[in-house]
Amino acid sequence: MAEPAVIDRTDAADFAERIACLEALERRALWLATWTIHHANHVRANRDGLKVGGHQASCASSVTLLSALYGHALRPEDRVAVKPHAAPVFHALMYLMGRQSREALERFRAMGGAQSYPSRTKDKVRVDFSTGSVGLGVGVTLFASLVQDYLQTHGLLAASPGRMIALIGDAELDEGNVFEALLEGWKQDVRNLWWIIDYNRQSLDGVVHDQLFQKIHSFFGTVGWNVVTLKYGKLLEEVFARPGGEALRRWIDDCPNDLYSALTFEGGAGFRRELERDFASDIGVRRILASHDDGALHRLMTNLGGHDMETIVEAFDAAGRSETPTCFVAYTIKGRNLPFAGHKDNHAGLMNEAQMERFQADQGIAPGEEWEPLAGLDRAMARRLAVFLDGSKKSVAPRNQALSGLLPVPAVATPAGDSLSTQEGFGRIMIELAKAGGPLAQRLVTTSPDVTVSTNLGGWVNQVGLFARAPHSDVFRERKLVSAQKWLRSPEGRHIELGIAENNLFLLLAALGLAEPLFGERLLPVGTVYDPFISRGLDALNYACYQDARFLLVATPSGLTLAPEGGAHQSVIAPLIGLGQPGLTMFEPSFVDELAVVMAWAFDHMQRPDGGSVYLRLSTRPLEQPKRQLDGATVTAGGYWIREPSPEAEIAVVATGAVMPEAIAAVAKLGERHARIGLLSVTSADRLHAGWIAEPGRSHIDRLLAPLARDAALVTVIDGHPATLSWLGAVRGQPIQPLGVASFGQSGDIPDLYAAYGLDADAIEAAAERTLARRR
Ligand SMILES: Cc1ncc(C[n+]2csc(CCOP(=O)(O)OP(=O)(O)O)c2C)c(N)n1
Ligand SMILES: [Mg+2]
Repeated sequence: MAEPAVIDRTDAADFAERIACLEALERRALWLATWTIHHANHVRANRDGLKVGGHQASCASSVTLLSALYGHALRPEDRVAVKPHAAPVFHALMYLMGRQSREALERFRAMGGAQSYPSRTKDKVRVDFSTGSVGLGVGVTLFASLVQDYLQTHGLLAASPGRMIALIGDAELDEGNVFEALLEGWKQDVRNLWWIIDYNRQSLDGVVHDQLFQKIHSFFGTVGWNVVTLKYGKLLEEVFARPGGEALRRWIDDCPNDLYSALTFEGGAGFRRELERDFASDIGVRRILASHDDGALHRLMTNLGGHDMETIVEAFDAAGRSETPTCFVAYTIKGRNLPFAGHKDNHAGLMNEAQMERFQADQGIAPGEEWEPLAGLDRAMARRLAVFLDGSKKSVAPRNQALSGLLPVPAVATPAGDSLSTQEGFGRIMIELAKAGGPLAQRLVTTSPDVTVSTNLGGWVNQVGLFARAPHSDVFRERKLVSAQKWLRSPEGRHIELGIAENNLFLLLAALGLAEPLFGERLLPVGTVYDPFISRGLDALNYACYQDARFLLVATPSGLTLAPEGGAHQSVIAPLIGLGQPGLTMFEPSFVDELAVVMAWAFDHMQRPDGGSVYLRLSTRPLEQPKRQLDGATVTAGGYWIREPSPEAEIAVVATGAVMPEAIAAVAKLGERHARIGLLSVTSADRLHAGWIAEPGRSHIDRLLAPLARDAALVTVIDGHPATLSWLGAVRGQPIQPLGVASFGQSGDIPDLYAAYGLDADAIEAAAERTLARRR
């Protein structure tokens, strides 16, 4: 294991040198971060009149913590999520460590430049976790620690375990996903986690609740975390030891957040007025006041733990000896050292030209030297810092971009059976993959938010077992109580069972799907969820895709085919999510031979550098299975003719998913009156659409529709929102009637519901006739 950078406090000179270098680093990082934002807003040409933005106050509150983290505590095997609004500090630190280019800083928030919020895919420096949507960057670190444990117990972790670290804004704790993750983490016994809260007690709109820290203590304590509070810096601690010090400490402890913020903004004179009034007869406090001029008093009263380098370094070192998850509550000041320090409106505040000039002069930076890494330091300090940075930059070495080779995808046989649902087919294919074994199957890992059995992963789990760091026996099995399900937990298990929270599912899929870039070993995650509840974790799904995590999402059951479950469980808009979500390719197969082809494609696609994640929309509706040889290439391209249209056909029914029997029946009836008719099976509206917008006129759907008459009537059918397929009318300008579900469902059986929502064979037939009539 790499030695933690724990300082030998017995060598006082060494310690003092390190603190001096870290403080110089902090000073440089604050300047560069604020200058980067200033440059983007006030120096760089602006072509569109938009405010460019950036968060100087949020940077200032986190700069001491981030400097201590990157300059001192970080080990090469650690991974970090930086709160979104501190991106400029992160970029500045990477610049100072020689990892970030000046051009990227000059183009902060411009195309090709450093991103507004750290981005794994768009930034050119190594970003371990993207952030932006607050709360998600926090949660993902917890699931990354779980993935790290999984890799370790499966013999796949080459290095010693690192810490998964999040530097987070205090308002991020308002996001429910953080608490969903905490509870799951407790169940999974996670470790090697650091959450460092930049406790500036301000959010976007204002000042946060006074007693929040108490709640933080109890929440984190409840789930077994260590909580380390960094409230006061060394200056204050030293004054607290003097006569009157205890009273002063009590005064600060009792000071409401909004008053403390306002006084911080007002400066030393404001603090003095307030303290003189409250301590008119306390000689000790008055002596303390007398021994500080206004500037010194302001420095003293704002000397919080999260800005005291020595305090932070000691806390990080102490925590570095334990693998228990640790939450640091680091008191900070939003906008510290900047003119709007403490002001409740400072979140998006920018220093104006005059303020920036003053700040630059205070920093001793000559005009023209704004981008110089070590400007404003005296020569000796600059040299010492350069040496120091050279020593600490190994912890932020660039990621090895090259992915390992593709694991070959074994043949995925079509499950046998006359009548099968796609969900059942999925479960059987997973069992076969487990039984066959091999390099790809070894890397498959599944997860589900308490719907493992009801999404048909039970058989797979019986084969591979549940993952847990410590083995647990299956009591039902030991007591010989009959159950179809083995529920044996062990470090070798390959299914990670989650509680119901869908946010956690997607954050875990994000972390599993980043196993290779984060930890050097590829995993092929498969997550199952009920289709309607994708929406519950949608932002986390988007977040996973935004980071280019690779996974297979199996959403089942779906649509009205959840019939007796009623409208609360029937998904309507999920296919539109599949169509619209970047980084995620949706398939909705009707038959299990299509599914087998699609799953093989998915396992390949998930591994390709230019690939992505895959979403399968499946159903529990059993369908009669065709006996045929399928052309796999057309299935993965998005569709094929089940009934070839004759040349110049005047009608085509286009169907996707579980509603195919209705389409087949309608085509049979229509065929009695119209000889020239086709039935198109769409396996992926998403693939067809993507191909069409990339190459209109030459795409797979263009070729598929080419045999039809120019004005042939199209009827599209989906058990989901009709807009998924309605665009097909634009491919060749054909009249179209899209059928689907655009309102809430209700309980029923499939015949009743398909009739009520206009998806049964009669409705399809009538729609075809109407559309034909319309064109005449
Ligand atoms: C999910 C989400 N909702 C809203 C926002 C808009 N927003 C950005 S920052 C912020 C407040 C952040 O406050 P805090 O986390 O305390 O950060 P700091 O004070 O350190 O800037 C909000 C509401 C967002 N980025 N993400
Ligand atoms: Mg805050």
